[in-house]
Amino acid sequence: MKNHLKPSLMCTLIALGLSGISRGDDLPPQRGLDNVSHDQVELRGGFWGPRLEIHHQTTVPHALDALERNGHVTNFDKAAGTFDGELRGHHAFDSDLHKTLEGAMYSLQHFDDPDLRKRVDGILDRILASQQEDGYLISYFIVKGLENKWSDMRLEHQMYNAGHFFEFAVEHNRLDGGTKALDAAKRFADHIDGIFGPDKRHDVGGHEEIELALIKLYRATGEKRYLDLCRFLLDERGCQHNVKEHQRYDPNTPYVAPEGEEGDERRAAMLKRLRTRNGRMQDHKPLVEQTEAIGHAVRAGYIYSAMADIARFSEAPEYERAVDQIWQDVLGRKMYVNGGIGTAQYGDEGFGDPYLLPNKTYCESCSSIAHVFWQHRMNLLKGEAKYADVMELVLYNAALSGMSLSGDGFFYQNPLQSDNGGERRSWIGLACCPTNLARFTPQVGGFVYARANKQLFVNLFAAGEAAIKMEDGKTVKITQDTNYPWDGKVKLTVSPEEESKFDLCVRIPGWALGNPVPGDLYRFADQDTAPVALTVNGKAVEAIPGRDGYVHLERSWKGGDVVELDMPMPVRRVYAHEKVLENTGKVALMRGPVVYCLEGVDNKDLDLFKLTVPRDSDLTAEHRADLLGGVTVLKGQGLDENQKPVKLTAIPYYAWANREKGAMTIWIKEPESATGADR
Ligand code: FUB
Ligand code: ZN
Repeated sequence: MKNHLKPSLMCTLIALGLSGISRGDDLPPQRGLDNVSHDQVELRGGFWGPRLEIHHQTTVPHALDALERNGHVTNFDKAAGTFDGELRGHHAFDSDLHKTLEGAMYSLQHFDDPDLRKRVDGILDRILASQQEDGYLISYFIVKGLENKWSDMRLEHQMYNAGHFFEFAVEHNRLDGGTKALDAAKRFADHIDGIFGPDKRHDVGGHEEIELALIKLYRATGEKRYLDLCRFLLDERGCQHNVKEHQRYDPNTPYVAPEGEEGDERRAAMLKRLRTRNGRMQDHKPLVEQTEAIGHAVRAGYIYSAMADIARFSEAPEYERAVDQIWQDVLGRKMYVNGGIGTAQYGDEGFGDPYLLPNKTYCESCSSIAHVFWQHRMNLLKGEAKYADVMELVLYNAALSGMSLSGDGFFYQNPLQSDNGGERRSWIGLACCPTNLARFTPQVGGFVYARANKQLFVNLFAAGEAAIKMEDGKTVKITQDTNYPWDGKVKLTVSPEEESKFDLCVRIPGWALGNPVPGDLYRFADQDTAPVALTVNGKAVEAIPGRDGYVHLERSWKGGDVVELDMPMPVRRVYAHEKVLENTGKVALMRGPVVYCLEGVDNKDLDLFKLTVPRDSDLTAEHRADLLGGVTVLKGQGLDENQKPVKLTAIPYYAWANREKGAMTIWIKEPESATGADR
């Protein structure tokens, strides 16, 4: 199949304006920055362009085929009464379909593909055929018995399914203003709003997600009740559930089983455990009192995203305070060097103890995706580049690793070390990761820019063009020419609709200033940095960022103005904080935002876990257009276990497990003499 790219963004925006079609113009936030949504940004060429094509050509149809094969669509037919076969899967099955459809909507923003559009709308019709009179829309419970709906809030993912449907519906509307899915989402959300709320039932879902989706629904519809429902669900976490009024949860109160479940001791014990400190769902105490990242890492990423959003879209300083502290905890003590989160130390797919970061770990693909969403929202809330630094780190490393280069192989877990290698699977029964990846990749354009009053922020460097609507309604076209992340040169051509004064805020990445991450969890061995060069229309400008991490270029911009950024990209050795005992005496390699690993296939006959890289061995970067879709590899000399010099090749971590199976490691030993006091 051939990809048909849509006409340029500028043409599309003008055409939509003339046609009078209304498309999801999101409500702006009360404070902080506004996002520039993916539909205003076209990534072409460079690093991301080919990935978006693979996503469109391979990932979306592959995922839809798998979902159809595995009963995710016929479950809705069953619920609508048009299918006689069995209901398949589990209670979160709907969410996998919604996520993939959401991914297809992003793709359709950029590729003209009537067949895919027809396929999505055909599935949407089958979903909607099962929607109940009262708006309820979860196939599993419609089939199993509606008398059980909303009965098990902790273990079954009803609100989670709903949230994913809302997100799909918002994007379905954004594409061309069609309201079919959005109307259904509103009916479903109104149904939920009719049951849960301050004067109604006080309860929350076990797997967070609906909270951030409600904010999207609020922004797309302008209906404040969705924002209020989000706030209610945030406020109720850590409180007594299934009650009629707001009550603080007391861990010492005996567990009261819901009607019909009395006497089920095993279940009672499990439900009680879920509310303990490491009990998965961030439900052990009110969110505004939480200061540490604990529990299931995917759920955590989603709820922290919603906390950041509620502080941006309403008056909620207590949520900002809490999420700030949690952020410090993650960045200071609980994040892997590649941006991954979640060690599953407590068997809960969750965060572990501070500094306990084993390299053979869990790091679910979904937790990296949730982590990107969270860091993106932190950047928007605080307007500081350091959050975009982390977002970029997760994006190019832990998150990208989840999917094969071919777009149809997936990891659930993403360890930093593997003795025997890993094999991505073409599908995973518990399909949260493949389907999350199917909706994540095409959202990247939406992370590149942000805007505020008379300010335009460049957060990521990615080849392509954007047509960004500023507050005054005027459009600024901005083009990026770059081969980032392989090269630190970026050319930005800025063309406002008409000459206008605004502040172009260009992020200078932490890695270019000598810091692999904000904080001291990881550091470069060598703090020396070559200066970043910046020019505007060929004239040198100081590239020293302000306290917010951006260089502010405030001037009157006119068509064709050019900003050029040149960030030297040396190979960097990275060390972990001394409390991360797992990595004592080991070094990781980075270049720009990319974290590297050694893989067996490039380092034949070497024991990756015994060889060492002396501190003074030269490491050089070499671009290999023919390898792994085009990557820059690192070459250097190491010592094998017999101290014999050997040649080493490191590849970007995200690209591992795309060739023959073999060992892999991000952290490499240093010879003992290099690991003493001089570190
Ligand atoms: O429960 C839904 C998703 O499935 C979670 O986010 C993942 O961890 C997996 O358990
Ligand atoms: Zn997952």
